[in-house]
This record gives sequence, C-alpha cells and structure tokens, in this order.
Amino acid sequence: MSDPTRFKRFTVTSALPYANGPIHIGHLAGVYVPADIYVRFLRMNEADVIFIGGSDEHGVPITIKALHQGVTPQDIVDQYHTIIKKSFEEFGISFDIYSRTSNRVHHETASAFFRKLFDAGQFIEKVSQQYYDESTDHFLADRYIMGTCPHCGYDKAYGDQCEKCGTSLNATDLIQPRSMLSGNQPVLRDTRHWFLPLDQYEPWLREWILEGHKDDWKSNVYGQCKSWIDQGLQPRAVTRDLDWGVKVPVEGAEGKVLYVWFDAPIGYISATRELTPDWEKYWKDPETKLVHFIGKDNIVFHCIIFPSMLRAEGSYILPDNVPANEFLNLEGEKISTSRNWAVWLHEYLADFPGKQDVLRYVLTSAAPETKDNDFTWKDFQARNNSELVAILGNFINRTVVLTHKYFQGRVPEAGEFNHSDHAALEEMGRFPEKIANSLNNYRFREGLAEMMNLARLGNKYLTDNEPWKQFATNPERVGTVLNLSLQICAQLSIVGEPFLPFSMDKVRQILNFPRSTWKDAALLNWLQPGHQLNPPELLFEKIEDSAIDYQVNKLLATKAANEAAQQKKPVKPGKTAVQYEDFSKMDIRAGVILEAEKVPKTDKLLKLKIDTGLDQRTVVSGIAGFFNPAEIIGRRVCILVNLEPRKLKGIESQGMILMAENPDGSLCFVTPDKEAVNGADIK
Ligand code: B3M
Ligand code: ZN
Repeated sequence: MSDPTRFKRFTVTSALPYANGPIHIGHLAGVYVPADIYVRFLRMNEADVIFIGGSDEHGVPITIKALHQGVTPQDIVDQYHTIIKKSFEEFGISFDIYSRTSNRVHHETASAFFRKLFDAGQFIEKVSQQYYDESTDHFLADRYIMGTCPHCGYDKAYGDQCEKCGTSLNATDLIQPRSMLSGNQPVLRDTRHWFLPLDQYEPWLREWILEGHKDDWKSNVYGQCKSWIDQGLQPRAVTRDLDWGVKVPVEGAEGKVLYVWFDAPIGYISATRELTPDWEKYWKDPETKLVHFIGKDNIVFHCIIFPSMLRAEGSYILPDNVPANEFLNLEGEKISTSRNWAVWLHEYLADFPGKQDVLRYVLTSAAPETKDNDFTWKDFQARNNSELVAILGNFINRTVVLTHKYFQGRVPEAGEFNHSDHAALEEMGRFPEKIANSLNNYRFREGLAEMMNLARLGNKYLTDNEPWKQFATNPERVGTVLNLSLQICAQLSIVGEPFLPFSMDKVRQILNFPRSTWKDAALLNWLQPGHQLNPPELLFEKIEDSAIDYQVNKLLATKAANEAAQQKKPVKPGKTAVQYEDFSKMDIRAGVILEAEKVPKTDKLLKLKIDTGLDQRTVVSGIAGFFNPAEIIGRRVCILVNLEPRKLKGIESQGMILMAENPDGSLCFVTPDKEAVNGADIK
C-alpha cells in the first residue's frame, strides 16, 4: 500500500473525453465525479494538487463524424469542446485546467516526446500491409474500416474493435472488410510505421504492476493488467496513415500522424505546461503522486502503454494509482451514444436547474466502483426524496429552524452533557477519519455513506431528545441539544463538501460559517455560543413523479425511435435512365374509384370501376391485401389508361392505378391534388 504521507504534491488526471459528443452520466459516474471528490478532498487537506482535464480531439471517430456532416474535424471538435467544457463548469467539476489536444502546446509537446523516443532508438520501424481504399486513395486506419467480427459474427465491427463483443481487433482480422469511405472492398498495401516494443517492457511491467501494486490497485484494474501481461504483449503501432492529428516529426513520414492513444495521454502533460511554467515538478518529481481517473475501457492505455512510454522517455514519474471504474448502465441497458441511450449532462442541467448535487449524490451512491451498476430514474427520485431531503436536508433544516424559533437564531450555550450527548460527541469524532480513509483509498461510495450516517446520527439525536417538547419546562436542556446539533451541522458542512459542494456552500452560508480545512473537521466546537445564524433555506426539494415520468418518457421515445430505425428497410435502388419520349407515351389521368369488390377466389385482387374523365372502366388491381373494398370507394387515384388490356381471373382489366410501395412492401395510393379534375393529364 502506498503511503499518502510520502507525497509532497498530487497530479490528478481524468480521462480526456473525445470531442465528438457531449458528456453523459456514464462518464460522470465512472471518471469525473470521483476525480472531483478526490481533488476537493485533497484541497481541503491543503495539499499541493492540480486537477487536469481536457478534450481528446484526434482520432478517427472525429474525422468520420466530420465526413458524415460535411464539415471539417476542427469544426466538430470546436463544437463539442465548447459544450463539454461548459457543462463540466456548470456541474462543478473543479478542474485547474480544461485544455484540448488540438492546441499548439499539445502538438509541440507530443511531437517532442515522440522525437525523443525516436532519437533514442526506442521504436521499431516496420513496413507492414494495411488496407487501402483504391477508389479514394486512402489507407484505412482503425474505424475507417468495417467488417464482420471473427469472434462473434457482428457485421459492423470496426478495424480496431468489435463493439458487440468488446474484442480489440486488427483490421486484417475482419471478415469481408469494407471501406467506410466508399463501401468498396479494400486492398492490402505496404506502409511504414513506428512501433513501441511493448514485449520488451513485459518483465518490468510484471514487476512494477503485478508485484508492486498487487495490494493498492483496485482488483478490476489489477486483474485486467494481469490478463494483458499474461497473454503476452506485442509491439504496438504508434503512428497512423491519416491527416488529422499530430504530424509524425520524422523525415519521410508525410501523411502520417501519431496514433491518438499515443498523443492523448501526453495531453495531460501538455495541459500542465499550459497551466503553469512550473509544470515539471508535477511530472518529474518522485515526491509527486500521479493518479489517473478513467473508465475500464481505458485501463490498458493508462496502466500498460502510457507508463511504458513514460519509462521509455526516462524523465517522468509513473502513476501511483489508476482507480478505474466499471460501467454505469441506464435503466438496465448499456449506455450508447449512437443509440442516444444516455442521460446527457447538458440536458440534465437544463431539466434540473440548481440540482447538480442531486446527480453527484446519486452517481456516487450508485458508482460502478467494483462492478457495473445501473442508473434508473426511480432510484434517482428515491435517493433524492428519502435520503437528501428526508435525512440530510431535514436534519439541518430542523436544527436551524428550532434555533431561530427558540433562540432568535443565536447559537445557544451548552449546559452539562448527559450520557447521550457524550455518546453522540464520541461518535461524531470518528467520522472525519473514517471518511478520509475511504477517500484516500478511492472508496467514494463508502465515504458518502459515512457522511450520510453522520446526518442520520444528527437526526436520531434530535428525535431522541425532542427539544420541541421541552422548551417550556427546560430551556437549558434545549440549548444543549441544539448546540450539539449545530456542531453536527457544521461538521457535515466540512465532510460533505467534497461530495456536495453546492449544498455545503449553502449550509455554510446558513450557519454563517467560513470554509474550513479537513483538519478542522476533527474539532467539535465550531460554533461558539452567541454566534448569529442566517435564516434557514431549503437545501433539497422533493422531486415529483411528473419530473421523473418526463425523463422516463424521453427514454421510451428514444427506444421507439431506435426500434423503428432498426426495422427500416433500405429503399429500392434507382433504375436506369429512360428517354423522355418513352415516358411521354404513358397516358396517365386523374380519376376516382366508383365501385370496388373482391375478385372471388383470390386474396390479392380487387375489381374496381373507375371514372377516368374519358370513360368509366374496369381495372383489376392487386391491392386487396392492403385495402377493404368499402373503404376505398370515392378515393381519387392516378390511372394509366393506355396500358394494353389484359385478362385477370377472367375479367378484362383496362388500365392500372399507380401505387407507392414502401420498403416493407406495404402499398399506398398516389392521390392527385384536389384541384385536379377527373381526366386531368398527368405528366
Ligand atoms: N478519449 C477515450 C475515451 O473517451 C479517450 C480517453 C483518452 S485519455 C488520455 O474513452
Ligand atoms: Zn465481436
């Protein structure tokens, strides 16, 4: 176990989200909320800490999105970087800097990092065969290629990963590969790339992680690392044939950029350089503790590849811990950006203004710390109404209201303590350390649960002592009970701060109490007799069913739209061109159906009598599967009148009505506008 007192300062990073979509609750629960709690806690301990965030603006998903929208990759990242940065700010994620990897400092930093490894001979240069789209003249890196997954048969697997079964792939593993640019089948072509020889780092990784961090890394993180290392590490390409990214700073590498997973983690370093000229101590001093907050899909990059890069470079420290979380599901299903199955942060902030802490609370209580977990709107409502409102809010509110009622809002003198007071004080005294211990060990759920236990203790103390029943007979006792309850409120405002910063600001404001350090939480007499409180203010309010129904319905609508999109069949391909003369030979008229009846012994045919404006004639039409005869009498139609008559089931059909056929085979009428009289010539 690493000893926290060994460190002089802290560099805390949180995964850089791809700037190709907004932030959702999965990102928040997995990475940003725990990282923010940790950093706020460290700051309260007066630690020298920097909290680094930023947008990951390279990578193929961004260029593909740009291609689909007909804009540049820079347009895409500008758009999402702005949305993401703003929503993090509003949500209270307290980055010291939120940077981006498309900026100059980053390009320079990443480029110099690569060059240093290159000059030191740390890469293997290799020519290998990669898929190439001859019709567009492009190598097809990563997600520019799709095909069938060799493991699970999913036919939309990408060149780097199958999203169905999660296996990471090489493009050459795909069955029936096709280019995302043209849909064509690609060919293999030679191309030169640089590889980080991870196999050479294997003995060191074994020692550093498997032996050195057996006890202090989370078991999900340790387990993944062990399985990667045990499977045997391969050299990994760190360059790509693409034009969006950090250019490979080597002669003869035109048209090549650094692999996004090579440049993105260097983004943490670039952001630190941007933050302070004194950046080196945060990355190079062994007395700095480096902690990466990430989701589980990023473990290999942060525990194996990036540390190997840092070691190859030689002057950097390594992460002390990588407290990766598992995934958060939404209403029982995997969160998915492409299926819009998510609660988006910017939408939450708009739908629940001022309720940042409610989401922070729910996401921390349901954090997927050791296994995948589920977010449901019902649970969100229940945790707000029966925990935040009924326990925490209720305790603080009751205490402050009673103090105003009996003592004009001044902290009363405490008399002699009885047995229950001593018991409460003793219990209170244990919370700061318990919570600190949870937070130091990245157990944020546990820390939050303890904080709520302190509020429960307060509620129970108040209820057991019933000050509202005793004021007439024993005002001194009431003073003691309220004095002690107010001390609990003050303690809550300190230990609750990392979890619920907005609400604890309010509590301090109500208590008229300054911001404190964590050390102060161990004191038990923050509020002196006679200290004037401010009027009470509601901390949390009940969330009504209607607000929850609205969110659930929004998700149901998404589900319906996804199902409809899945069932949608493609429209038929176009036909070859015809001459106008051919078309003009058709005599099509506006008409109306006068009579309709089923043709006996058939399922499909209806016998129709149609007024064509020229005459009234009989048409046999294959629409019985879709229309009842009675329903279509009086319908206006377009009819081809000069079609050679032919006999169907013994009836002569003298023309054909025009129908639109949907991709699913269903038929609809093509109806002339109401101004078109019978016999109007359609051309
Ligand atoms: N952008 C992947 C992700 O958002 C990636 C993280 C980079 S951290 C250096 O899951
Ligand atoms: Zn698969």
